[in-house]
Amino acid sequence: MIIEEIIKDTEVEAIVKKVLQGNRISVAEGIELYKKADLSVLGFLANKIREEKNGDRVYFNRNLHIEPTNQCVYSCKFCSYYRKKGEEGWEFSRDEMLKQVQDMGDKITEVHIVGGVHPKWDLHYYGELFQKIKEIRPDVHIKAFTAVEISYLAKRSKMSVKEGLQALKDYGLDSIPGGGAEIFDETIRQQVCPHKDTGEEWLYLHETAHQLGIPTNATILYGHIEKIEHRIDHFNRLRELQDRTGGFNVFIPLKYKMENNELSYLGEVSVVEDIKLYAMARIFLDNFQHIKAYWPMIGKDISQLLLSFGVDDFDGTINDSTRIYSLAGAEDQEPSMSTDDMVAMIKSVGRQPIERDSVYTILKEY
Ligand code: V47
Ligand code: SF4
Repeated sequence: MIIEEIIKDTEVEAIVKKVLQGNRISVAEGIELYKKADLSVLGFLANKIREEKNGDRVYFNRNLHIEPTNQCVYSCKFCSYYRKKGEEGWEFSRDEMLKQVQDMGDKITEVHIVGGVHPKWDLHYYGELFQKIKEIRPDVHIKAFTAVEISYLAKRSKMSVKEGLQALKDYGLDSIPGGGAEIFDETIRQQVCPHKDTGEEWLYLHETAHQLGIPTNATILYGHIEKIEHRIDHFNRLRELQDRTGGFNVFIPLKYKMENNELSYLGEVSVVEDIKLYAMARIFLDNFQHIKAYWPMIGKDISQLLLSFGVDDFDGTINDSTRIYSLAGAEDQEPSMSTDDMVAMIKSVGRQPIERDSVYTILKEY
């Protein structure tokens, strides 16, 4: 049979057959496949799964990022974004943020709000912003705050995580982005973001959100000091949580970008590493419907390539409203795409563009 001719290693061959039969692979099998299989084999498997789950479709949405401040009480070593009090940075007033939404008119369906963890602003400060956003755009979806921001806001407002999430939902929060997951393994996490909430705290907050009916996204920050074992362990903890709740919308790998941060000496991993990571995510995370390539971080060309390695989602039009990756050295210093650009980028690689809302309801097929 052709598989035996292509794959010389019998252990890898057995795992490949398991995946082809639609069976779940274990952590040990994931590590083995990741370490030993050829890029072409991983690509074949990931694309097969991608097409079974999502056909030729490539999802995108029309969104605006608001980054309220880059002041942050934490100082994650991989972060190029945070500034301490007194250093050069920004703090938008609520009126300024509201104006950013207003100026977009009906060009957007989602507002994505993520920034530094400001020492003073509390949950009600942002809650009132959400209310005002909904007053001017009742139909817009508010996707806001990484887990570490939410746990800080809840603490400042003397609430538990559950109370904080419920209060934010009551104010108008619709879903939670995937940031702050970084890498769950504590030995690695302690070296790259020692002050941040633990991986278990991140998972607990997302599980609680799912129980309250708030869908969330999930990420991994890869390409720094972590090893393949840590990546598969990360996937596995997400897969277990998704089995319990089904509350994750999408998984988004985030490649460590090296400019202007404390880990610059590590450099960046190769494109081959990127592709393998995305393909392995698609193969391992059998209970995630979508895998996203966040184009302002990974670049447009590689995003197109990744559509053949498991990816079915391109995030959004962004409207030049994020600085996280331009400060970390991403190619696109002013990320913005019109709907026409997005559609053309997808069609040019033979796939079908689909405009979605934030929870993957289809809005328009192109
Ligand atoms: O948590 C920070 C990462 C995240 C760097 O849910 C870095 O739809 C690479 O989570 N190199 C925030 N990554 C962004 C984020 C996100 C982005 C787009 C879409 C969604 C979504 C979520 O950015 C942080 C951290 O993991 N990050 N610095 C860096 N130098
Ligand atoms: Fe602050 Fe987030 Fe940067 Fe960490 S990654 S320093 S929490 S802005």
